[in-house]
Amino acid sequence: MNIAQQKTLPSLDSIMSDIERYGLARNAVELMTYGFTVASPETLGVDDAWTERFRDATLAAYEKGHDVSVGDYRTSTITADVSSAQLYDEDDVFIEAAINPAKLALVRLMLGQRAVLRTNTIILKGPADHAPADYHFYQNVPLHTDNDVEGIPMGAGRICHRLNCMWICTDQVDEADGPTLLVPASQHVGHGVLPHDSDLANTPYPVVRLDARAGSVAMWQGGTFHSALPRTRTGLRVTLSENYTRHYIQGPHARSHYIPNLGRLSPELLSRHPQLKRVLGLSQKQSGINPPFDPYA
Ligand SMILES: O=C(O)CCC(=O)C(=O)O
Ligand SMILES: [Fe+2]
Repeated sequence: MNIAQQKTLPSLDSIMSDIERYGLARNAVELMTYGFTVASPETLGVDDAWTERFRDATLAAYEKGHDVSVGDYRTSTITADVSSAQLYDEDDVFIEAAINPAKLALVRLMLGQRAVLRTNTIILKGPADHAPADYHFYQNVPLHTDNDVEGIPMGAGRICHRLNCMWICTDQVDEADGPTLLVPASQHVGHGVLPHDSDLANTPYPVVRLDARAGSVAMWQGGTFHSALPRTRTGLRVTLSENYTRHYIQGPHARSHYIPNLGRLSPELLSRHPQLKRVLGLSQKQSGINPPFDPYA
């Protein structure tokens, strides 16, 4: 039996056909069970040239936003992050990333068809011995959950409300790269990371080191415990996170970080990339009064 073919729940049926079309079955199950997954460049349909374009554009956006020069990312020692950069009128490569269809199939599986891209965060992570000693985020990131950004209660509805999609722009294949660490199945714990469990050196939780080549997207649920190691290799780890939420989630204090100036997007740009409006939550359809809840709609 193929349930999708029965066409009783169109919201999910179309996601299921995309999961098949893009070969995402393992990613989908990992995301729902372990709470995280890595979609490879091949799965996402991006090649080395695209990844290079994306990385260069990310570095350029950081430089422009901060009016600084990063220099050669292979030798630079900058450590910094920036949220909510308005990237879409800087370079079309950011739009191509935002509307990547294989990635969106997984986003919509977890957050429903009306999932909204809320923030873009660029993280440039240089060698820890160049980062300030009290900049703990780049020495040893404590275990934490991202749900806290929106104040989403960990038990909320037992469905995923937030998804971090981190575009990996430089390889993260060993400890020296300063990779993310994740606690498998921790999104089911039902509470956040307790303070005395947050230090990697003492935590009782098992962690998995993220292993991802440049051009991959690492995804984890808002309730998945994670952390990151300090970078010990020369040069920068370059990433750009797209953070998505369900359409009805807007954390009061998080809102100020949300992608600003959406109105700045030109009609020409929006008509060139018709899918972008939906991804940014600018084309929400009005639903009837109190329709039955559908976690995939
Ligand atoms: O830098 C990392 O690997 C993790 C960053 C992080 O905690 C996040 O993006 O939510
Ligand atoms: Fe995080």
